[in-house]
This record gives sequence, C-alpha cells and structure tokens, in this order.
Amino acid sequence: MTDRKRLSSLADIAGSASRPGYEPGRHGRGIVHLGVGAFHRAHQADYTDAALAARGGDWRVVGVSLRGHDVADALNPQNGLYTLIERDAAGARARVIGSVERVIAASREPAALMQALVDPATRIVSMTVTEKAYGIDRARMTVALNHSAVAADLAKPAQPSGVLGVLTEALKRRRASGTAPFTVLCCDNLPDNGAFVRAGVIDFARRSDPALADWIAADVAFPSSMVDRITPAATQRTLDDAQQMTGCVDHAAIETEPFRQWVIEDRFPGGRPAWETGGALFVDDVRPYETMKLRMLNGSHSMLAYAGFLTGRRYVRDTVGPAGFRPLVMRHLSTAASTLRPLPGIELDAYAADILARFANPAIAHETRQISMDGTEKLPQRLLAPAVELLAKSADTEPIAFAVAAWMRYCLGRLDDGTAYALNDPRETDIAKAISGVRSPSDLARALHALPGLFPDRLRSDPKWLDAVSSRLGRMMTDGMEAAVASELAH
Ligand code: CS2
Repeated sequence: MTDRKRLSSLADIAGSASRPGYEPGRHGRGIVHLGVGAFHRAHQADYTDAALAARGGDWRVVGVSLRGHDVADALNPQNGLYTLIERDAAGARARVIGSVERVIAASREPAALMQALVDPATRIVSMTVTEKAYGIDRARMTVALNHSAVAADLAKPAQPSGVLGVLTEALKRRRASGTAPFTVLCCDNLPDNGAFVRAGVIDFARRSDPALADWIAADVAFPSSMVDRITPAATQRTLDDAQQMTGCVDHAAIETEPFRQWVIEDRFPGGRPAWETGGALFVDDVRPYETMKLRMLNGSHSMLAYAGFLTGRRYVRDTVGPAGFRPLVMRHLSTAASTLRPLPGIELDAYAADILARFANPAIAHETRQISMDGTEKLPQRLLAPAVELLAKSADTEPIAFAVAAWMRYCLGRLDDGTAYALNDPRETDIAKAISGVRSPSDLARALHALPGLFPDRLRSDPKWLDAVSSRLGRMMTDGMEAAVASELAH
C-alpha cells in the first residue's frame, strides 16, 4: 500500500478511473470557491470539469478553506487532482477531476486569499460554507451582529476571516484599483440565496463605507442557485476504492450518488463556464426550484434524520429500506409538495419518487447524524415556512409537526437508553439554557418555540399546532422513539 505513488498528474493514473477530457494545466483560473468541502468537489467542481472538457476556457477553481487546512494538505500535493466515485446498486465508477487548481487555507495564508480574490482573472466567487457561516439575519436582511465572524470582521475589516468580511474587503480592493467586480454565486441550501448574500454584503459594507455599499448594490451580480447532490462524508473505504481505481494514493477522494442537479440564474457579467454542458439549467427565477428542493428533499431529509438517528438507524437508506419507515417519508414528501406552486416541466410525483429512490440507494452510506446537525439553521426553510403556509390554508400540518417534534426530541441530547450525544448546532447553548429544568413535553415544546428568531409567530401562537407538536413529543419521551414512529405510521 505505502509504496504506491500519490496521485499528482494524469500520467500517474493506472486503473479504471476516467481522466479529465482536457489538459488541466492549459487552463487558467477564473473562480475562487469558499468552502471546498466534499459537496463542492462532488458538485460544482464536477460541472466545471465537464465545462472545461466541452468548451475549454480559463475557469479552473482556486478553492479556499476559511477555517481548517486538511483539504489544502490533501489536494495541494496532488496538484488539485482527486477521484470522484459515483455509487449505486450497479456498482461504482470513478473519474479524476481536474478543475481545481489549488486550495488556500485562509487562516494560514490570508494574503494569498486576498491576492486570489483581487486578481482580475477571478470573475466568479462562489461558496458552499453551510447555512451557519453567513451571519445574516433573514428576518431583517441585515448582518447578525452577534455572529462571531461578523463581529470580528466589523472590528477589523482589513483582516477578515468570515464570508461577509472577506467578500466585502475583496470588493473594496477591486473597486479601489479599478478592477471590475466578480460575480458572487452562493451555492448553499438557502431560499433566495443570491438576494440573501447580497443583502448581507451590502449591509456589512454600509457600516464602514456607504459609497462601497452603493457600488456593490449597483454593480455586483448575486445570481441565486439551487444545488443538489447527496454527498456523504468520505470514509477509509472511499480512499481505498479510489486507490484501487486510479492505482494511486488519493487523500482527497470523495464519493457521491449518480444524480446531480444545478439550477442557476444566468446573471454573470464577467462571463461563466459553460456549466450547461454538464447539465446545469439556466433560468430567470430560481426561487420555485429552491423552494421545491428545500421543502421536499431537505425537509424529508431532516425528518428522517432525527427519527432515524434516535431509533438507531445509522444511514438514510435504513429509514426507507425494509426495516425503515418509508410511508412517513412519502407522507412528508406529499405534504411538502402540497405547498408548492406548479413548475413548468416538473412533475412533483416523479420528483418525489426520484427522491425516495435516491434515499434508498444501497451503495450510499449517508449518516442520519450528519444531516441532524445545525437544526436551528435548517428548520426555518425546510419545515417551518411550509407549516405556516399549511396553517394559513387550514391544511394538515401533522407530518411537519412530527418532524419538528423529532427535532425537539433530538434537542434533549440523549437516546432512549440514556446515551448522551452532542447536538452539533450553533445554538446548542441557547437550546440547553431554554430547556434546562423543563420536564413536561408541552413546556419543552413551548420553551423551544420561544427561542428568539427561530419559530414564526404564526406557529408559536397556534394552539392546534402546539398541541400537534407537544403530543408527539410526549409520545416520543414516554413510549420511546421507535414506538412513536410506529404510532405515527399507524396514524
Ligand atoms: C442534507 C443536505 O445535510 C443535510 O442537511 O439535507 O446536505 C442534502 O444531502 C443535500 O442538500 C443534497 O443536495
């Protein structure tokens, strides 16, 4: 094993893996991507690889890790090359991706980050940094002053470390040097994600430099996008399979499902790669696609993650397999679909059936624990917004009440057998404080509904909704999670 060569050039590849359809070194960079984790490598970098092969162009990606340096340490010695493995029941296929040029670990080399961002060759700055990294208050569409990165960057705007601070400082320097701005492309699972980041950046800039804020408002494009590809964390098996399929040691290999989807608003004043050659769909308004994906795929994902994790179902596939609770997932999908407006070209029943088949993929080991994290960042768009709309039309909210009760049960931090686990939520301290000493399910439900800025007033004040949630939470606490799932199935 150890005498194998580390993947670092296309000439090293000796195995079934296919190679990029172009010579990576012949293409310059055009994109800086913040948050170069598994999802980016399975999604945007893959589409960019397809675009480079089909149409060429100087669109390689400089990846950035805003916090750690593991990805930089894995990818840089490999000249950015890594193996992307697609798995399904029929087997596994591997491709070596050539679209990433290198990775900057920003905490180690902050100057290199700014240099890449102000480089006129950088025409797009995209990001997948997860919901909690932004520090934007959605209700007010302003910066969240209590967000640690926002607070630190407002205090020292010239040495930023967070997303808003980094984007604003880079745009400020480009404006000062007369360089055209880059397009900002958010690829996180957030509704109206372009407008969301735009509001955050403009508000951040306005606090120190109103003229800069006006320039950003007038001249910087923030197209929205909807992204989709189920990508579990890589494991030792991923790395072993990559080695077997490339003949090289690859510390940056990842695995994913065959399905991928990307819907993007076509507003790129500085140009863009021909992502449509990889199957991306360019539309005028991404919002209906984003709402569909957030409420159907991500909403049912969150429901099955809490119910699955708390009943000892380690992987998503176990929740929809023979020993799972597939009808609850189907019920959630159809409730979520009932909140959507028709979208030309999309059959919601077929979309739901595809989601179920993707969840059931026997070759993808996606941990329910992974999806359970950051619930306070995920619930509003996935579960609470559709619940409000259902209540407004007096429709059945019980499937969503079950999902919310399962999240609340998860917030208690102990399995039925008493085993403790970490919540992994940016508001876990607030949650612990809110429920400390609270015993009854209805008081717990009320305490969690009262967390500032999380639940919409419409839900907090609706007795029927509160009862639907707390009666389910009560069953989960008294009879155990498995019995609560069975009772919900019998409902
Ligand atoms: C998941 C998503 O972890 C989660 O919260 O729901 O990451 C999901 O796998 C992706 O959005 C699929 O595109």
